[in-house]
Amino acid sequence: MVKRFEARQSAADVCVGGRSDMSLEGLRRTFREHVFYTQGRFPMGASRNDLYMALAYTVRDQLLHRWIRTVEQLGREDIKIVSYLSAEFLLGPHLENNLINLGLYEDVRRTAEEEGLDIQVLFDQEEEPGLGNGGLGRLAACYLDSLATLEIPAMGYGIRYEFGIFDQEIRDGWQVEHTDQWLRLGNPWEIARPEITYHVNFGGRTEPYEDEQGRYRVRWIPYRTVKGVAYDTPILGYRVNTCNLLRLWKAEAVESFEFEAFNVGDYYGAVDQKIYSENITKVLYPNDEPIQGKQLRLEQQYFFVSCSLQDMVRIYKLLGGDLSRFSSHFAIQLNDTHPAIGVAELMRLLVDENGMDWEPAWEVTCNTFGYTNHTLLPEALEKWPVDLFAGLFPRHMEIIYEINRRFLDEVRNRFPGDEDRVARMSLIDESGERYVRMAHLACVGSHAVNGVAELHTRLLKEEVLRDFYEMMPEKFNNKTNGVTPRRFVVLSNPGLSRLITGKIGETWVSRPEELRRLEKFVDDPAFREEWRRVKLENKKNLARLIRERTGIEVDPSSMFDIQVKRLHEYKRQHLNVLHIIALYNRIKQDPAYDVCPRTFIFGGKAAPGYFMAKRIIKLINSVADVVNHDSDVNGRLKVVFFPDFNVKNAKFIYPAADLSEQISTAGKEASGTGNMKFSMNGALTIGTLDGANVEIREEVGAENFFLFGLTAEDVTSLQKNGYQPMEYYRSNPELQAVIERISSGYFSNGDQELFSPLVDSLLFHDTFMLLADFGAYMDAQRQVEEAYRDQERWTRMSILNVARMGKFSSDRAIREYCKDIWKVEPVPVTLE
Ligand code: GL9
Repeated sequence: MVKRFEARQSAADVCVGGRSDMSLEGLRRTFREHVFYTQGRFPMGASRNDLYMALAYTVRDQLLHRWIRTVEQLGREDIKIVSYLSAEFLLGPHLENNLINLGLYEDVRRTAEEEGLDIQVLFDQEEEPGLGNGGLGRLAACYLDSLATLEIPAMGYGIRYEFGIFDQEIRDGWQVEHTDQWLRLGNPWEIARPEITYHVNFGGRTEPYEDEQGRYRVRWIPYRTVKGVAYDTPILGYRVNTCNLLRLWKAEAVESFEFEAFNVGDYYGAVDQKIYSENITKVLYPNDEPIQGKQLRLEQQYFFVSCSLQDMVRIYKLLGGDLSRFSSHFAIQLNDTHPAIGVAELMRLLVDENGMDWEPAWEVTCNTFGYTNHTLLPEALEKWPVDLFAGLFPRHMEIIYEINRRFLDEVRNRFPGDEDRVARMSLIDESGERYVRMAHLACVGSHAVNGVAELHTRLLKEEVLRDFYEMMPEKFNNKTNGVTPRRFVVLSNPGLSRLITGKIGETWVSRPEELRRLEKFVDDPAFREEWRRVKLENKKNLARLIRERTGIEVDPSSMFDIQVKRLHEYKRQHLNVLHIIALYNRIKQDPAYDVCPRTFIFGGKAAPGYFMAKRIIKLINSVADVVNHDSDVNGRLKVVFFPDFNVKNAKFIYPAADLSEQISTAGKEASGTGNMKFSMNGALTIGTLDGANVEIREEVGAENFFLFGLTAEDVTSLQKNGYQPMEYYRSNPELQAVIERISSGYFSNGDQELFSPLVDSLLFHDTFMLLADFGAYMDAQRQVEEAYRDQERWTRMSILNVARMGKFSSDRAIREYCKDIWKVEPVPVTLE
């Protein structure tokens, strides 16, 4: 025991400077001690998971000193803290990322090796926390990484889902969902804080009363109460001491309820209550657009927002802070509208619970919140039936009505007589069944509103939030998304990272603008050769994984053409499929057709209830079955659906891509972030002028980007003038042949029904205008092929892509948020 204590002490003692200097010997001792003392095993009897856990604890020990020092800092009253509220954090595995950020990767790899362990095998053992659906949740994770790296005092607040995003299996070409039991074998990265708990109320009614000073007040008499318990995960920055904290809330039963039930002898009632309470944080909703009308989802949102705001108020009061200055200590960012009920909750906490008057409370609230919008799809704008909302949150409903009353007064003042505008802007949609409009609540209750790419922000101002922009233009600003180069280049692509560092040094990892210095090597043949070697190596690694997961053999020297992202009609995975079938048809017509060998790789999950998305997965797999086994094709084309795309296996996918498919209908993809991950790893993009593609193309140069398709304006005007997909169909014989292949049952053993919903939707509706873009897409793909055949040219373009992607680091994005919205400064953490 004594020996163990010494080991711990020395671990902390040496944590000085940007990295730990713990000796290899010290690491080895700590590791062995965790195998024995934490996992309770002799080395011989330790399972793979025991070894992983012991290594994770060894690394966590290295974080702790920084973590505790950072948390102490967060408790200083003279600093401002960013509080990032998000229903999703898609973190991905911790171990390898922490090793990189600590600068301990090599030491730990060697330690493991000396213990006879392959560190890759231990990395493999980690279950990723899949607490998000896709881009929005992953963005939150990238932002936490950058906040810590930039030494910004920050906390992430969210939900500790017991089951994250489902695991995807492909069975007979169909998606099958399995529960994600990520906590099954324990989670060494979190520390439970059972002493940090809050009560969260639901239902019941409100009641007016007079306080001691005779002022009119309202109290909420809830129907039931649930307890939130904090679980903290350290978020270490890259080579800095800042180790921020992600605080996730788990729902539990409130003890007093159980006692009451026990007292009247209702044992089952007590247990029921417990189960009911714990349901709130049981499972992540797997939809990629808001779920309308699901009570449990609304409960989740309020649950984590209330816990988080109560936590901030408690922290602030502990510092002796005066609540009228709350916004000078916390900048709260709403990641989409999921936490927007926080606007009403903060008002309730200030006014009802802390006796503030409405006006000063409203000023504090507006100064505290910022709101990020992540989508333009009208069906994705979150709204809740008033009955449901008022039933769960009677007091918040009253507060929202009051906010709305005052707000609409202002609207009437500014635009007298314009009752249409009043109806459009109201926080309550009264055009039919009544709804609470969460985006309106978020806009009105925030001092800053931002979109996530230039085009997206412009369209927000012009369309979705136009009335709000007209009335308060000063609130609106753009913050183009970014991704962390630590996870998506250093961790995912060690080969490329080494090559780059060898040329320009390692500062690019925290200052990716410096990648520009690679430009002067584009004409160096040896460098280009090396560049190709690294890519080939990455492709071989992915090919191995594809064989393991799907049994399909792919040729690493073929072009890897990859589209990985959630399945959605607007993302148009099926447009990609139409291209594949067109190439296939050409080969069938003339087996000597000179096709550029390609491996088409798809990956992504479909929302379990999204019929069309699931049918598209089936189509991809059905086309794969035919194309991969056709002797005329003779292996020149391969199609792969990579199952269970997630952060963990993304590491093998982005670095292996030659071509990145970013082909959404213009105006539909708010930003995209996969587009950035691919390009940073040297893939060239074929894409529409949508989301951040526009800015990526601007940065890398139009000549290094394969552009095609309608613009957002074209899409709007086509729609206005009555888009007729059939016209495009009739005028393009190649398109006809492609559609005919599908509807004839060629890919479905003669079954002409299987894909008819897809085909009919394209021919008769084609909401996302695949047929309108098909011709242009085919042309762009032809240009891709031509470029790829000239490997020297392709390599040049690839190098320039990487060299010019600095803008899309999440560090840049976070710096902009800090300066323009949060008004916060770095506070370096010292370890003394
Ligand atoms: C999204 C947008 O659709 C993306 O274009 C954007 O890049 C990200 C992050 O800003 O946000 N909004 C959204 O609801 N999702 C996004 O990816 N969906 C999921 O996260 C599943």
